[in-house]
Amino acid sequence: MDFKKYLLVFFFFVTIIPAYPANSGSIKGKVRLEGRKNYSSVLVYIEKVNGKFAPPKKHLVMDQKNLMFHPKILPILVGTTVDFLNSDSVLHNVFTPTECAGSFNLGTWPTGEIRSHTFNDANCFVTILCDVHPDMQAWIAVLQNPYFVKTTQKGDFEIKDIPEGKYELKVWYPFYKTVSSEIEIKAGSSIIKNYILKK
Ligand SMILES: [Cu+2]
Repeated sequence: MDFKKYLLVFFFFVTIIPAYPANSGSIKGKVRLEGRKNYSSVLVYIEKVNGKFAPPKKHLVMDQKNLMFHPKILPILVGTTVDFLNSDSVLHNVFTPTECAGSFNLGTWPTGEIRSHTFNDANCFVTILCDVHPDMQAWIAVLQNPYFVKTTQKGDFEIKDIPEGKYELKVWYPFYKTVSSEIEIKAGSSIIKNYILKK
């Protein structure tokens, strides 16, 4: 190969390929919740992707403020540690009756303190409650892979850099029926899917 051809091939790989991550594609679309006008925080995730995914070293936070959990819906990769913070001037507790999370109770603690829990079982949807305030409720979705996202207020979602293949995509929101959708991700391309969740 002469030098010019070599340069051409070189620039092809350097400039073209990085624009389309090798063997991955993306999915985007809109989710609507029947009977609602705000479509935010709907969880869109791929149920299973081959491989092992290292959880983030950085802890995620679920705060308790104004007698509510923030965020109310927290998707995490299996193995992630969540710090439960109390930002109110009253005592709060954190417990869950969810068996796949070990039905833990972290106790009750005052303003400014943190207690942590690591979630080690995937495909577990954990209901988080406070035994001081029965109206407080939140959910932690412990997922097998990092290909998940929450919708924006308008219901938009996008999951990028998914390895190509066929998957089961799930759309979840508390008290709504979960939607399962078979999707095929092709390298270098984006597919568009829209979903409506019903009660
Ligand atoms: Cu509380």
